[in-house]
Amino acid sequence: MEIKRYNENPILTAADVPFKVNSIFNAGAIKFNGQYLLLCRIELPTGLSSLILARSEDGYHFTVDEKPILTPDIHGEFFEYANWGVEDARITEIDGVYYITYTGYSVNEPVVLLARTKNFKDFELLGPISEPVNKDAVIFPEKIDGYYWKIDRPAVSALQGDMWINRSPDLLHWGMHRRLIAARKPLWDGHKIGASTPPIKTEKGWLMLYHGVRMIGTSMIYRQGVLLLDAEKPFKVIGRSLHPILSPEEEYERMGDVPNVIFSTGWIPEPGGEIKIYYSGADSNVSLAITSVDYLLSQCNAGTETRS
Ligand code: BMA
Repeated sequence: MEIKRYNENPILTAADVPFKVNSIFNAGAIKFNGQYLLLCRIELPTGLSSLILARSEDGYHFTVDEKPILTPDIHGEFFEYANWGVEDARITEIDGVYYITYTGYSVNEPVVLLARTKNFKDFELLGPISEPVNKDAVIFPEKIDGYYWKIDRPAVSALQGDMWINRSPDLLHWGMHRRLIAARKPLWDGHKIGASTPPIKTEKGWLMLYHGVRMIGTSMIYRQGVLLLDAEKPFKVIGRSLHPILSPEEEYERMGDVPNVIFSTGWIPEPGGEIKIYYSGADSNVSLAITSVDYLLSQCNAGTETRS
C-alpha cells in the first residue's frame, strides 16, 4: 500500500459544526474507549480559535460536539498566553493519561501549552511548557532512558525554523535542548519545518510525520514528510523522506483560507499496520489519507543533511 486519499474527502468542513464558525481544521487524533476522537481547531467568526471534539465509530464519519471543550477563557492564570486563541492540538497517551500539546496564541506570540485528561471531559490545564516563539510540539508516548521526550519548533530567528528535541523528568520541566533536523534549503522543506504527529514505535525506530514549507515568491507551500528516529536515542536521526508523502493537489488542499497547505496534527495506527492520517487542506477542512507503517518506513530513504 502506498498512500491514498479517502475518496469522500474532506471529512469535516465548517458546515458540519453545529454553530457558526469560519473553519474547522488541524485535528489531533486518538482512539479512546473504542471511539475515534478528533480534537479539531475551529476558527470562530471573531477570528480566534478554540478546540472542539468530533467523534466517530469508524474513523471516517465524524460528528462534531455541540460546543468547544478547550477555549481561551478557561485558562485561568494562563489566560494571558491563550487570549488570542488556542490552536493545533496533538494528543499522546502515556499510561492511560492523554496529554495534549497545543499552541497558545497571545501578544506574547505562540507558546506551547500542555493539558491532560483521562476522560476527554475534565481537563487539567498545566500551562506553558515553552517560551515564545515556539509551536508544533509533540510528546513521545513512553519514557526513553528514564525521561519524557518532546519535539518542538522554536523560531530561532525569522529566517530559521528547525525541529528541536528535549527531555523532561516530569513533563513540565524541559531541558537538554538539541536541534533534531533543520529545514533543508533548497528542497520542498527548505524554509521551515515542524513536527506533525506524535511519534509511534516501530521495529525500525520512532516514526513520525513532519511538515515542510517552501517559499515560492511571497507564498508558502506546506507538504508532509516522514522522519525516523533511533529507538533508544531519539535525538539521532535514522532517515528522512527525500520527497514529500503528501503535497497539495486536490481542490480542497489548494483552495481555502490559506492556499496550498497540507497540515497534519494527528494519526491513528490500526492493527495490521494500516495508518489513518488526519490532515487539513488549505486551513479549511479535515481530510483523511490512508497508508501503512511499511510504506512510511520505506520513504525514510534520505540522509539527514541539513542546510549548507
Ligand atoms: C502554521 C500554523 C498552522 C497552519 C499552517 C498553515 O504556521 O499556523 O496552524 O495550519 O501554518 O497555514
